[in-house]
Amino acid sequence: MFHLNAKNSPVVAPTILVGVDFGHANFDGELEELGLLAQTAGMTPVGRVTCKRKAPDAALFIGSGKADEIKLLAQQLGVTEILFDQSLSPGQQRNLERHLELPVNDRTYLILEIFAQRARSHEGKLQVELARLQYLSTRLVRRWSHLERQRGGIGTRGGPGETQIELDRRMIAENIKRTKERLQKVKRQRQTQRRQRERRDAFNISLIGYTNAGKSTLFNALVKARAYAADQLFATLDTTTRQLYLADAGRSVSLSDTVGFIRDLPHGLIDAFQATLQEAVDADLLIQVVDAANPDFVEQIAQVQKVLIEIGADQIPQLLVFNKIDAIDAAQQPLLIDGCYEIDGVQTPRMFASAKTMQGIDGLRKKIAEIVMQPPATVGDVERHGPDTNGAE
Ligand SMILES: Nc1nc2c(ncn2[C@@H]2O[C@H](COP(=O)(O)OP(=O)(O)OP(=O)(O)O)[C@@H](O)[C@H]2O)c(=O)[nH]1
Ligand SMILES: [Mg+2]
Repeated sequence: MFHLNAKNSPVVAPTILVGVDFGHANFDGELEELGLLAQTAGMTPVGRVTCKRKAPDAALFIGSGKADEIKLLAQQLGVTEILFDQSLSPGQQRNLERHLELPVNDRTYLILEIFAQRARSHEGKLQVELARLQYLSTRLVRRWSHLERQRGGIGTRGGPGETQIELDRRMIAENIKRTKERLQKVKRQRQTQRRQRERRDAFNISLIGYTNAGKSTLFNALVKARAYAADQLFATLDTTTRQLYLADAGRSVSLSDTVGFIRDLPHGLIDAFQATLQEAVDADLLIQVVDAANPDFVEQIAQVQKVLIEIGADQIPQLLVFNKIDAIDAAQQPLLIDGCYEIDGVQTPRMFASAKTMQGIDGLRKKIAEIVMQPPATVGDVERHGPDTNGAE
C-alpha cells in the first residue's frame, strides 16, 4: 500500500509528528518547525499527535495509552517512521520502538540527517561525521539489543553482543579521534587564510540569523551572487564569502553568508560546527537577519542570542535586518524603516527590508557604509556591563 498526495504522486516516507506539551508558550510553532525539518530531510508528515504532560515518562517518554493511540494511527496511515519533537534518551527510544514496532527518531537525529545530506565542503563533511559519531556512540547499546532480540531474546547482560559492543565502541572512539585530528588540520589551514585576510585589513561582516530567515536571499541581493536559497531549513551549511562594494564608504568589505541557527541545536553539533560559526565570531559586524513575518520572531532572536553567547560572539556589534516586510499585513507594516530594537537590554540598530522585492536594500547598503566608517567602539552604543562596572577605576 502506498499513499497518494493531492498531485496523485506517491507520498515519500510518511511520518507522524509527536509533540509533548510540557506547558511552555510556543508549543504549536515548535511542532510546525519539526514538520519543516522532516520535509527538509525528505519525509512527509501525514499525521500529528500531541499530548500534555507535567514530566516525561521515564520509560516511554509519553504514557502507554498515548503510545497505543500513535500505534493505531500509524497503522491506519501506513507510516514508516515516528518523529518526536523532544530529545529521547536511548532507553526511551528503544522502548518506544518496541512498543510501536516502528523506527522512532527525535529532533536531534533529524538535524544530524539534514546536516549529513547537505554538507558540501571537506570541513563541513568532517564536522557532520564527528557529530554523527558522537551521537552514535551513545546509542550503540540500543542497536545491539535490537539485534539480540531478533536473534531470539538473549538477556541484556553478557551474551554474544557484549564483545561486539566493546569492539564497536573502540572503533567509534578511534574514528572520533581520527576525525578530530583531520578537523584540527583543516582548521589550521582556515586560520592561515584568516590571517592573510586580516593582513589585507578587511572589514568582515557576517550574515547570521535563524534558519529560513532569508540570509542567503539577502546575501544575493547585496552582492548579486548566487548562493543557494530555498524554503527549507539549513539550506546553507558552508560559509560563502564575497566582496561587497559600498559606494558610500568608497571601499569594499567582505560579506559572509553562514549556517542558520535553530533552537536547541544538539550540543555535539554546536561543538562540531564551531568552525563554521567561527566565521561569525571573527566578524567586525554581525548582520542578524530576522523573518519579521514569522509569528515566532521574538523567540528566534532570543535563540540566536543564546548561541552567540555560547560561541563568545555576543559582544560583536550587531545590525538587525527585519526581513520579509513584503509578507507582513498592511496593518502591521512598520512606520519607520530605520530604528532600534532591544536585545538583552542593548539598543541595537534595526532596519526593515525585503530581500525578495529589494525594498529597503539601498537604505541597508547606506547604513552598512555608515557603520563601516564609524570608529568600532561606538557602533550601536554598546554598553553591555550594566551599572555594576561603574566606578570600577
Ligand atoms: N516573502 C519573502 N520571502 C523571502 C524573503 N527573503 C527570503 N525569502 C524566502 O524565504 C525562504 C528562505 O530564504 P533563504 O535565503 O534560503 O533563508 P536562509 O536564512 O539563508 O536559510 P538557511 O540557509 O536555511 O538557514 C526562501 O523561500 C526565500 O525565497 C523576503 O524578503 N520576502
Ligand atoms: Mg541560507
